[in-house]
Amino acid sequence: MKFDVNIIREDFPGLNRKIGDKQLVYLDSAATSQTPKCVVDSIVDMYFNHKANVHRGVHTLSQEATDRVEAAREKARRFINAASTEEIIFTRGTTEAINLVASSIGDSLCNGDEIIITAMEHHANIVPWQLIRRNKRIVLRVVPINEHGEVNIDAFADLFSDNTRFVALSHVSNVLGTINPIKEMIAIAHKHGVPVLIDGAQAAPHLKIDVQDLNADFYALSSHKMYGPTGVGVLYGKKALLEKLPPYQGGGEMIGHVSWENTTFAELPFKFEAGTPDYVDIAAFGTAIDYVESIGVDLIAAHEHKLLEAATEGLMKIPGMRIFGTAAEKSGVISFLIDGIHHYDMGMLLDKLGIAVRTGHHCAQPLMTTLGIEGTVRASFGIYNTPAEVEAFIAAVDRVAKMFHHS
Ligand code: 7TS
Repeated sequence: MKFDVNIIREDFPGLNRKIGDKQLVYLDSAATSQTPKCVVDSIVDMYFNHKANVHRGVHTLSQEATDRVEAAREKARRFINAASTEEIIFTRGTTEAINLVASSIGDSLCNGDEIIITAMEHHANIVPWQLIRRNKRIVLRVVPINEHGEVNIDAFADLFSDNTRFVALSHVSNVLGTINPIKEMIAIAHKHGVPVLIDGAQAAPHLKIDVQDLNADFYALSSHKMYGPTGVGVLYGKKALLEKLPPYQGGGEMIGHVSWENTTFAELPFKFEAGTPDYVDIAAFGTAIDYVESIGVDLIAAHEHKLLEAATEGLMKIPGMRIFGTAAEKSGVISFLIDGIHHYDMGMLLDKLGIAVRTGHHCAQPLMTTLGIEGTVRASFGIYNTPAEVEAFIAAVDRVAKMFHHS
């Protein structure tokens, strides 16, 4: 199929709105993407026609709802090429997926055990590991990055010791856009017999993911960043590892049999899905996966890469511009500051011009400390952004810069 951004934009009615009298230019897809009509239609269809609790009713509505949830599980499996749907656990998002693993793995850790993460992690892949420290004196080892925002592979390899128990890495940085060489990093960890979790929140909407080819042990992603609804995410885990992990939460759905004395747990994946899942949104997430696949992840990546190149080239021409993250392998995220202009002021003034960007520390405060800054302005691209929007963005940044530098 040919990639036609104008046809794609028709699927996203939200893009037509105005901010004041300005046309919205949405450049915050790394925070959350806009939603195509087919996904919203799927939500409406579930609420009006198939609203029943899943996995527990013999009646038709319940079976229809269950079928849609399980169909979404199969679509998610295919999307990341997992070996089996038993390895696909629905969560509330990437954050919950990582918390699930950290909390379950945490049970088996001992004082002095070490976990390796990178300097560019989102708080969602830092704090859950730190929480283990409530009960155990575990040590976090941090892989340093170079001036382009790339991990230092040799330093990563050197961090392993006899005490290393786990590695947790972002696939793509939400601040720098760096695409990490995770296949290589996973292979290094496996040489030491250490399992690896990949935080794929920023990768899943933009890159083709094959968890078997990567040999990832765990992979986490969020629906709301991939044109799907909020409140849904996926934790992929290798079956053999998931079988060994204790449950994360207790409740309905996740049990085999319950008595006062003892409880046995359900088979995978249900052992990790306590309570009524967000079945409406899970079903609609299946529709979002269909949508992304109907366009093609490779075409989406190529489109976003062109936008990234144009934006980088345009921004670099503005005096005082500093771009954070210039990795050779980069996804459609561009973080910057202009000398003398606070990121918050830039964000506010861009909003007045209709341009939605994110400002601040982007939930990566340790990275900000490493970079010696408090925050950045971040533009991020999605399937629906156009070269004309990139031009409007650059012109607006230039206009704001001139306002400051002439005053
Ligand atoms: N990991 C990364 C790399 C992320 O970018 C985010 C969200 C998360 C984890 C958490 O995902 P959630 O869906 O569970 O919230 N990142 C951002 C962002 O960059 N701006 O807003 C949210």
